[in-house]
Amino acid sequence: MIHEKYEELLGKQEELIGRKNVVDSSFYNGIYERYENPVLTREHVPIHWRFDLNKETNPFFLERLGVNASFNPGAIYYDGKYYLVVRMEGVDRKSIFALAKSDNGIDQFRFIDYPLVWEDIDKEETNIYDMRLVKHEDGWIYGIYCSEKKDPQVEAFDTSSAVAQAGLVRTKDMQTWERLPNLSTPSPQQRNVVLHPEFVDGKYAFYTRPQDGFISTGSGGGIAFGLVGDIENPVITEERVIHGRKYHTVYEAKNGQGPAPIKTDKGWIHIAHGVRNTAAGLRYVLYTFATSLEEPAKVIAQPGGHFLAPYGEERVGDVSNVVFCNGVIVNDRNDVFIYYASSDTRIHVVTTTIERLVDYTFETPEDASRSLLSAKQRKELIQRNQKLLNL
Ligand code: M1P
Repeated sequence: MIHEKYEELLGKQEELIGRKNVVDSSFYNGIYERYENPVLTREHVPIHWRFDLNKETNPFFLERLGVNASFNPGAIYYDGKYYLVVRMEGVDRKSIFALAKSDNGIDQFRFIDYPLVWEDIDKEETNIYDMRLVKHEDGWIYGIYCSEKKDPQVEAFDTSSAVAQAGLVRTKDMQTWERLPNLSTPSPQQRNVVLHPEFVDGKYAFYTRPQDGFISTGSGGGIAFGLVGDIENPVITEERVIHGRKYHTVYEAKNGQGPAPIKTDKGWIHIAHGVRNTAAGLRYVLYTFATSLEEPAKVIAQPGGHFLAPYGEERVGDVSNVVFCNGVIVNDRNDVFIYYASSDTRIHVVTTTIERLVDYTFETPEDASRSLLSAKQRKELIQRNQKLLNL
């Protein structure tokens, strides 16, 4: 017998899922639209994924498998629908991947089917998260994710140190997933690994992030690039940093490729995250850069500053002052949906167009690198506008 509380909770949840999302009219930068509501939260997770509905086995209707957060989704436009592979974090801290679907990409996302599972080829793998979904020209949809295990090298008392590497799965129907071996690279730690959607010199190309430590970059860091001959035995022998960390930029301490880059007439547009350290801890923002169509590893445009930063309530969550993006969708009308999570807690979307994204990435001035040069840059803008305004 189903517990009577179920219907009550279901009614409230249907109200939440059915809510229309509207553009936040209090915000304007011309670059993208922000929306009033997050697109997915832990409250969207189906009740029967969390509760035992049976009144006999759960007389007090207690949540048996609680969910802590829904964040950092991979995204893909598939069969005319907007799909997210959400990082759903249980109260046990384990992240699992859950599929959510919407007809319009901005609201009414609904979790579907079951959490994703595939062949368990690595019994040491403890946590999995942050999938990038890539439709590759070889015909497969790849999921590249962070596969994390306890560091086997450390002393027994150290129960926190971990090793992260890139896990790899692929599908053709978003239902059956084939697990491939982890990507092997020269770096002891890998997160934010992404597959380029096209072959480069006849090979699979990956964006990586070589790093010495699990959290800190050590002598490594930066968005790197490497080639793989055989995707079923994926090995990168040489990683070359193409967009490194830099003093006094938004990516001073750390950076990482977001989703796979977007192909445009002017170049590949990359959305990445940049990290700096503050007295309140690490601050994560998003930035963009472009690489050449002929040489996807060659940076040809890099607007200064952040593209998107945590605002208002987005600033607060499990890991505050963070925005992180590993999913973007370009639909058949060239509308762009950038999915990002705030503070490792909930998922939002901003919308733009390819034209605006290209204009932003190629026409925004580069970081002037010094305050006095920034002042000069701004003074020139003011003077040009004063002329127009006849001031
Ligand atoms: O907590 C912020 C982010 O930290 C990590 O990102 P990075 O590897 O660049 O430090 C990731 O664990 C990410 O999931 C998380 O959102």
